[in-house]
Amino acid sequence: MPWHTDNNLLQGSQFLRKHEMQCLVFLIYLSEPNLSPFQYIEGSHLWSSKYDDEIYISDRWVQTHYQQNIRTFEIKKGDLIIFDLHGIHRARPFKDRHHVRNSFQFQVEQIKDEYLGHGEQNLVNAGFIDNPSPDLFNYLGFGIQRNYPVFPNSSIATMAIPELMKLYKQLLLLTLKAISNNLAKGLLTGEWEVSLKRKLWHLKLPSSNSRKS
Ligand SMILES: O=C(O)CCC(=O)C(=O)O
Ligand SMILES: [Fe+2]
Repeated sequence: MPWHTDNNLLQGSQFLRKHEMQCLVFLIYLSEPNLSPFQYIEGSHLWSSKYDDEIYISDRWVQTHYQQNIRTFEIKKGDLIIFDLHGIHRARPFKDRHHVRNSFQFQVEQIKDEYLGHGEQNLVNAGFIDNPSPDLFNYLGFGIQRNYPVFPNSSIATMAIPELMKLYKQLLLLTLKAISNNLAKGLLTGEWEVSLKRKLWHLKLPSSNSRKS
């Protein structure tokens, strides 16, 4: 991955330009070994805006001007890095084509009215919110418009073959279930369906009663 900053403003999924809003990036590595540790140019969050016209910064330029300032973080699985997204950083490139490296990353950004829609949608599991407050809801972005697509772009087209095979196996079973459900619905009248469901329900009852007693 080339050197870059993450203060990107998008239109749809197209890069528009860099923005000046404050933001922190949280990065957690989920796998080991890590052949491509995180690298950050110390202090670059203070001057990176001079290069806002560039989406990526060349390694040759960095090695020429800032080699002394490169910090490499050889962190372990489960460790957390928090950094200013205006800082120039990268995951150090690696050659092993079979190396897999998993990480979890999110950004917490300042919002401004003039950038309405800036940000990705937040997928929140409400079960984790045990102490709701207006501040927390604001932090999680409730009621705040976000227009960006999910990042990184993920779809069936980006899946690895073993995962794709697992998905198709699941789909095959669900498809067979859907076909049999639809066939049954087509063959049975509504009244028959209700009476069949009632019979099945009564068949199940004794075992659930015996569990209760
Ligand atoms: O995974 C890393 O070490 C850095 C990733 C990164 O900078 C990014 O995804 O924007
Ligand atoms: Fe980044």
